[in-house]
Formats: sequence, structure tokens, C-alpha cells
Amino acid sequence: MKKIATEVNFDSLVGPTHNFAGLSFGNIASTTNQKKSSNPKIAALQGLEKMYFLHKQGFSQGILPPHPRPFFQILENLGFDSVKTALEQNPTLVKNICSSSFMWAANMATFSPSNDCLDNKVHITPANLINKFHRSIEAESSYEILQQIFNDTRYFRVHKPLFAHDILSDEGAANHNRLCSEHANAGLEIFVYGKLAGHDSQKTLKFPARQSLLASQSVARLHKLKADLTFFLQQNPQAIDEGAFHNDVVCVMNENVILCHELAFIDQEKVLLTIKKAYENSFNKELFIITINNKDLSINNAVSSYLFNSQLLTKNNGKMLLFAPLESRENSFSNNAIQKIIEHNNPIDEVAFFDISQSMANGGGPACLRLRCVLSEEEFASINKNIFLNNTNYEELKYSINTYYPETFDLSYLLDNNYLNTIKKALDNIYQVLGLEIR
Ligand code: SUG
Repeated sequence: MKKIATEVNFDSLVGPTHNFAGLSFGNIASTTNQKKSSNPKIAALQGLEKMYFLHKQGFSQGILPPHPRPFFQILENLGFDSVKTALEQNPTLVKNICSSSFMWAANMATFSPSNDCLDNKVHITPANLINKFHRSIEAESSYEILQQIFNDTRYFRVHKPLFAHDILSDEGAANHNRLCSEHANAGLEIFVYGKLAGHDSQKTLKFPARQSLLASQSVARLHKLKADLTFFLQQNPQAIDEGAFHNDVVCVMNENVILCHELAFIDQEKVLLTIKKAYENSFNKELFIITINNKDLSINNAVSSYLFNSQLLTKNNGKMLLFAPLESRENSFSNNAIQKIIEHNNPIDEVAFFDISQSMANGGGPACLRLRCVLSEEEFASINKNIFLNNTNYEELKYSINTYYPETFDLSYLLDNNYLNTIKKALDNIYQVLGLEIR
């Protein structure tokens, strides 16, 4: 068993073409806000301040760079002779190549710490995100970036994304959870899927199920996980149909806590009891299952407040902080539920609310914005230090955003070379601060 240094949360910086394009059918915020005007500068600063707040609270914070956008090669690949023609013929398609959706790092990959894997290596599989076109174009850059960061092959194995087909639809850590006695030790890995394989196997009536069991099983195989410590649960189709497009919209887990909505899973009581037994037998410690009932917080309110999309973080004293979006304080049902969680006997004893409204308007809460990576001391030491947030790179990144990020977005800007040069400068600066190459 390796000694674990820490859980590092890696957040991706928002990109300068962040906008609200209504690209994610099944994600209610994305559809509702598609006409809203975005502010890329404020969005990026909100994301950076979120990271800095957690860094100052003593949590390890990693930074992922924005993917290069607009992704003009896609227009070339589709036979357009110029951006102007593409804008005239299919503006929606052009919106896809501008999306800053890579900012939801929970969808970047599935990460398994070395203590969970039979070969004692960290395994990482970038998600193929094939359910939405604008997200599927992230997979290649995600692979490149993860390879650059986790490049010491003594410790890390970065796999290629699963083959890009509906039956292998993979949305990464948004449908993956881990329970353990403490981050330092081996854990149970819990994969959550919405359909067995292709879309013909989904049980939903309205919205698509994004994650397939076949994809989750493949990732578990690639990661060499221990069969008796690996579980596959099915999302409740009712929750998906009411807007819980990823499991992390209705559930969050950390060490010995499961916090979830009553309608998160199929056969919920039974499957959570099986997990509780496995957890308590393996780790000799109590597992707390905190279930919020539908009568106290409907799925509708869970989706609009994003209570369950909070980050659950273990503090130095062993207690947990619920790092929640501001919207979950503004919604009286979710605020009441949070106050009850804190008063009851369980490890969560504190809540902090944070404003990430630019991300929330596209359906991305605090937990969507981060990829959790548990690293041993040696693994941590092997990684380029520039990508861990400190006071210096925080100031440098803030400077790049304030200097080069626009305060609005419009498709017509893509015809303006000054605009394109400025956002290129933003990316060049950010990659330089992080000590990474744009590939
Ligand atoms: O995939 N929204 C993202 C939100 C992802 C949230 N992630 C987690 N739950 N982990 C999505 O639906 C909206 C883009 C737009 O419409 O412009 C978008 O892609």
C-alpha cells in the first residue's frame, strides 16, 4: 500500500469563447439559457476564484488549461472553405466549435488511484463524451493534456478514450464515485450508468441517458480494478427525465459518506445496502448514507439548486466541508436540507456557498468543474509543479484573464482577426504559466 499525499481537485480554466448555445438536450439549464449573453471574463474569474478559495482553505488545487477554441479544423474536416461560409450555412455547428464545455473537468476522464488498481499504477481514461457533438471534440485534447501532466510512466497509465460509438458512451467521473476509509487507502469504485449499451437500451422517455454500462465496465477493466470492490449502479430514468443528466446532479460521495437524492438510483435501498455491507466489511468503519427525500426536495429543486453537485471535501480535522453553489442557498428547500445535513450526526459539519453563476447557467456546478485525483507522495512529486495553484500563478492567471479575455461573445467575432489574435494570446500566456504545451 502506497502512502497517499492528498486528494487534488483539478479544475479547468474557462475559455475565452465561453457562451450559452443550448447544445445539451436533457440539461435544462443549457436549454433554458441558450439566448442569454455570456461573459467569458467573469466566467473565467469565477472559476479561478473558486480554485483560490479552496486553496486558501488548505485543499490541494490543480489547474487544467482551456482547450484551444474555436476548433477551426472541424470546419475544414466538414468541407467548409471558410468560417464565413460555415456561419452563413450552419451557425449552430459553429457554436459547437466555440463551446468552452471542457471547463466541466468532471467529464474529462475517470481517475482510479493506484491503491485501487491491481498493478499499483494510477489509471486515467479520458471520456469520449460522444453523446453531444460539442463535447465529443474534447476527447483528443483531454488525452493530450492528461498525458502531459501525468507523464511519469513509473506511476501513471493514461489510456486512449474508449472507441467513439454510442454503445461505449462515456462521460467520465460525473458518473463515477469512490468510497474509502480515508483517501490514503484503497477504496470501493462505484460506476453509475444510464443505459446498458446503445440508445435503444435506455429506459428514459424524454431525455437521453448518456453513460453506458458497457463503457463503465470497459473503464473498470482497463483500470485493473478489484472485482469485489467495484460496483455498477443504474441511474433512475425518472431522475434523468427530470434533468439529472449526470449522476453527480443527484449524488456525491466522499470517504465514508454518500449524500444522495431518494430517486438517484434504480432499486436504491437495496443497492445502497449492498454497498454499505461491502464498505463496512472491507474497511471496518461506519458508512453514512444521507438520503434526501423527494417530499423535502423534489428532483426539480435538486436540479435547479444543484445541492448534490456540491464538492464534499475532507478537512484537516477529518470533518467534511460541503462546498455548494449559491443557488442552493437561494432555494429554500435545498437550503433547509443543507441545514439539516449539518445538524445531524454525520461527518459533514460546514457549508460554504460560492458564486459560479456563469457555469451554473450551462448546468455546471462546483462538482462538475473538478476532476478528483488521489495521489501518493511520489506520484504528486513527479508532476510539474506549475499546475498546482499558488499565490504566484493565481496572480499571473488573473492578469492573463483580465488583460486578454473579452466580456462578451458573438459568433460574428470569429471574422475579426484582432479578436482571434487576442484570445490566442490569452491561451499562449496561460499555457506558459502552467508550463504546458498547446498541442
Ligand atoms: O455536458 N453543459 C454541460 C454541463 C456538464 C456538467 N457536468 C457534470 N454534471 N459533471 C453538459 O451538458 C452546455 C453547453 C451549451 O449549451 O452551450 C453544456 O455543455
